[in-house]
Amino acid sequence: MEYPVKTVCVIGLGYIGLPTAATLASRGVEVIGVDINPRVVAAVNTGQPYFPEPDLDMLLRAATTLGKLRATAEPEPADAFVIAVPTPFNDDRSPNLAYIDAAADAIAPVLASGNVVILESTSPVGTTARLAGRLARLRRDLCFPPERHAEPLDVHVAHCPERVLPGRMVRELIENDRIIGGLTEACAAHAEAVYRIFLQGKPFRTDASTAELVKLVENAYRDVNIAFANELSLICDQLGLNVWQVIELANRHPRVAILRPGAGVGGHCIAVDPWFIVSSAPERARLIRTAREVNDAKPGFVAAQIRERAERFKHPVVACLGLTYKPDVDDLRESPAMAIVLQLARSGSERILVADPNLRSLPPELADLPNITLCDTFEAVRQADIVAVLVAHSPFRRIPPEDLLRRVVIDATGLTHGSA
Ligand code: SAJ
Repeated sequence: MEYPVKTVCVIGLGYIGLPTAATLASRGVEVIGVDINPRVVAAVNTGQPYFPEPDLDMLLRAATTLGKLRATAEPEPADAFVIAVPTPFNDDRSPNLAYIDAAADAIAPVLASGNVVILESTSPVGTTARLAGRLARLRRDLCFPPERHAEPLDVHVAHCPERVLPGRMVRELIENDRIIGGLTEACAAHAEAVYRIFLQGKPFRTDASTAELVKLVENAYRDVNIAFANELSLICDQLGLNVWQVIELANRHPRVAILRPGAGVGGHCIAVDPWFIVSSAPERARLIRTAREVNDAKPGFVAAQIRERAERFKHPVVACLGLTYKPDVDDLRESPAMAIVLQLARSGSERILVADPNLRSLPPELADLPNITLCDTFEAVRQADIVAVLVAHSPFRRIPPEDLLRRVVIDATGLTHGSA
């Protein structure tokens, strides 16, 4: 059956909402992008991405030039609503669903019979049903799933988690397979119609709770595997062995593919989402919790390594290379490198030179500290007694090896071992 989708209202024009809105608009759909931040609304309306992401500028310019994408502060009537808002965690690591609730409250007044509401935000199991329940309470004149299972429903509700990799979003949005989790089968069918507009990957239909857990499992899987690599790096440090060589050689086995140790695990996804599983099943999610703890402990370990080596110098100058949460992005969320630099700055008298080719200024948390300066990469290395490689940004590969030879190098990333 065909479900025509002519207008889509995307709630949240962040890292996921903006590329999704622009992609839909570039396919001729009338897109209303909604964001509570007026600066985001203004930027999108001039066709400017406000964060760097390959090909997003082109896509956005095409969408606004075609006149198909318009940003605003309030939701407007549409055939489909896509919610792409953050789901952070609280201090006790329980999920904070306040942004999803606010999105539901914002769209409820403009919903109409025949609409589909799609939750894309990464969410703990049960959130899509909770969203439908909230909408149902706000719009008693419309029939929502799952209270009345008898079809037809007025409004269909589904969970279609995003799974694109920052740095490759525009391509992965189209090419990756997509999980379509409906609260009912008809909900999944209606949601699939939205993704068919641009999807080249395969859509896979399931129920909403399964889709919720699938998304969390994907990121927990990666977290557990990175934790294994990070734990190996601690073991090798104690045994005096080169972890990069150990992994490289172990990976010559046909069924072994160990990931890379690093300064820790950052970003707003992998460092957060596994906690949603732990909070749903705390007694049973033992490995997932331990992996989080192993990865969260890694920045402290790297900071201690740097401090220990700095003790040999009277007035040590430490060059910290990289501040973002991973290579070649400008995103600082949950960044392990930031945590390391903060620990160093607060604990000692070292002079810290931070070099990050993706940042034009220091973030406010660091800018006010007296012993930190943002510096050009080559200059930072030239002035340093200790060079700490915290993020394997591509331009760091151009640092002349002879500049490093004369310095103490602590490389958390494998860049100087040719393994990053
Ligand atoms: N990292 C390592 N070693 C590795 C790989 C990564 O230390 O071998 C670190 C990175 O430096 C970074 C963190 O892990 O600090 C996470 O980086 P990432 O590139 O693995 O993932 P994200 O957070 O940028 O994006 C992930 C992706 N999920 C998976 O690959 C399973 C992406 O597909 C999701 O859409 C995204 O989370 C999300 O939004 O959930």
